Amino acid sequence: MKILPSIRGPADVKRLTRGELEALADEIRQEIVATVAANGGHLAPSLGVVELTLALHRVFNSPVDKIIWDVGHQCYAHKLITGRRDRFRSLRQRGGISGFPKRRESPHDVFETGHSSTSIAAALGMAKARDLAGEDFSVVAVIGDGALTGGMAFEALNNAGHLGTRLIVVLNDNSMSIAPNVGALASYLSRLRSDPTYARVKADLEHALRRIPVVGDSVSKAAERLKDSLKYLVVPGMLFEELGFTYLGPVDGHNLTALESVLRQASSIRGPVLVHVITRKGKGYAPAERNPDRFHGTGPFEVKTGEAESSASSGPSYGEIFGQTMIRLAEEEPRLVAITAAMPDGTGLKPFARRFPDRFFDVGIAEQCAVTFAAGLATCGYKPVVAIYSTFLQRAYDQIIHDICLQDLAVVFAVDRAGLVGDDGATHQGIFDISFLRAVPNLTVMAPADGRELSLMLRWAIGQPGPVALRYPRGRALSLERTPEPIRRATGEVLRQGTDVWIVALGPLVGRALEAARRLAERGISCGVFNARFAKPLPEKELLDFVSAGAGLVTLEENVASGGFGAAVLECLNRRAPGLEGRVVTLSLPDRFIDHGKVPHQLDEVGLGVEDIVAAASSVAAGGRPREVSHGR
Ligand SMILES: Cc1ncc(C[n+]2csc(CCOP(=O)(O)OP(=O)(O)O)c2C)c(N)n1
Repeated sequence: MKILPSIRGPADVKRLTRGELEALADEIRQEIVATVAANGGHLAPSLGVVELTLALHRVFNSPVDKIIWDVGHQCYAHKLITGRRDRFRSLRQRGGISGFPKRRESPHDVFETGHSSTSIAAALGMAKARDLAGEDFSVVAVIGDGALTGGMAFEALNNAGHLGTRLIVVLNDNSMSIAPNVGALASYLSRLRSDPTYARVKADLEHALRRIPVVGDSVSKAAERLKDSLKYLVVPGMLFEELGFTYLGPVDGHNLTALESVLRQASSIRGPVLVHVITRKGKGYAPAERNPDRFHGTGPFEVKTGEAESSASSGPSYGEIFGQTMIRLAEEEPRLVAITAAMPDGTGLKPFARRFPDRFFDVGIAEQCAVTFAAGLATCGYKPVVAIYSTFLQRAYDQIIHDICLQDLAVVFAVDRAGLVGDDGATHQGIFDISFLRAVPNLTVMAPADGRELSLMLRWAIGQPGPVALRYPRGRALSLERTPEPIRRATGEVLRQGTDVWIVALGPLVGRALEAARRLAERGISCGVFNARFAKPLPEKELLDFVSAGAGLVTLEENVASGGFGAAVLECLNRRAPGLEGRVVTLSLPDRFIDHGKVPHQLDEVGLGVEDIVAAASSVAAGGRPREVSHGR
């Protein structure tokens, strides 16, 4: 008899015997593997925390006690035992459950995550709210060793130690970020994990310290001082102890008895506690154990072999083209250096790292550090290219403004995963960058229409005297049938002539624009297609030429309307051709967060389908305006 189907909530997990728990852990793993094999998802992180999840839900009383999952990509076992087993196969599917914690899905998801390193600060806020309200529940942040490299995690540790309130931080240490974890902290954790003398000395020392007689006040103080200084020399987890935490561990994260015992101990301590848990990423599924980065986040695969399902589309991704172009450019330009924040593979920089190890920097999950580090390099004449996904670049906005653009430093931002990203959903959509980058003086903002243009733009960008951001999407690169014209500042590219209306597209939506223009031609409407290339500075001359020749415009972008590319075009016409901005319709993303689903469907849903473009262009061509564009019908 299977146990998982009988688990309706954490109370059912609490009733199980040790043997039943172990069987349940196996069933949970099978369910996770089967679901991720079909839908794609974050496999290895979730497999690594199955026992930890069971132990947390046995020791604590969720949702009264609060469990916060950092990043949230490891929450699959948590979802399975908190009432979402029936819907689990809909993971990351349109209308299905999210791959990350979602408050609207369950009261057990107390805080939404997706970006890393937020859990300790959020947990501290909940702990303080509890204190202020005079309540008494536990708050547990579960954070990986990768996420702990993010500055915000340290800021929160620092504050937690200072506030001294009851708070539990479970450090889920598998020595991996997506790729192997980097930095001094990673080496420190590895020493804690692997140096048996630490643990032994700690036990001996505690025994010895307990035997120091405590007689009278001054002797007691001296003993405390002695304890402190001895501890400083040899006690494991001293870094955390110095920050005001009690350090417990390291403990085997796949041993349920050990886990429950250390978590009970932690729950009885009245101040901040850090429980150091050692887990194996991908645990229980051999291909993921062998290759945890490949299975960190994966598309569909064959369960038996772990082989990726072959995708229908072929050709390189934008990331791969970026990585290969970086190698070619670095061969010509010795000052070119590349920086990633824990995404060497995702950004396509792994081959660059192998080829130019001294000119490649992985700073860990530390986007702010990545950007200001680039600023420093640029002040000394180097040419840094910082590759960060659009959604994570949000973290480094002040650094972009204050450290790069204010000083007009020649740094190139490779803004990957710009636009809709699909299955990861709302936390990961790259749909704000045009708005937030366009607002910053000195910064040039560009988007290639296809893969070849990305290479051209990158070459152009590293030759510029100031900062340039290149935004390009996730996935296979388009390959438009044309030889792209050379890049010139504030100049776009005419891909198709027209007289009635122009579709002015930024980035790969140019592909949809061309299809729409073909359909319009069949209806006798002459529609031009303009690849804008620049969101800032705009190709103003061409835009003015189009409208002054009497054509209307339809702008296309995968960015929110507010402050986006279309808004820039409207501002430009309002300034330079007042009155004509009424002949412009902007098609962009709506003012709401967009959940998980497949990108083509999402584009259709928000009114960026080819037929929507055709409809908008035909009514502009007819001299009218389309009905209010219905975002998210
Ligand atoms: C701010 C931010 N930058 C980058 C990422 C991409 N990312 C997701 S998980 C991950 C690694 C997390 O490592 P760790 O916390 O150790 O968890 P594990 O996957 O090893 O369980 C990274 C870099 C992110 N989610 N948030």
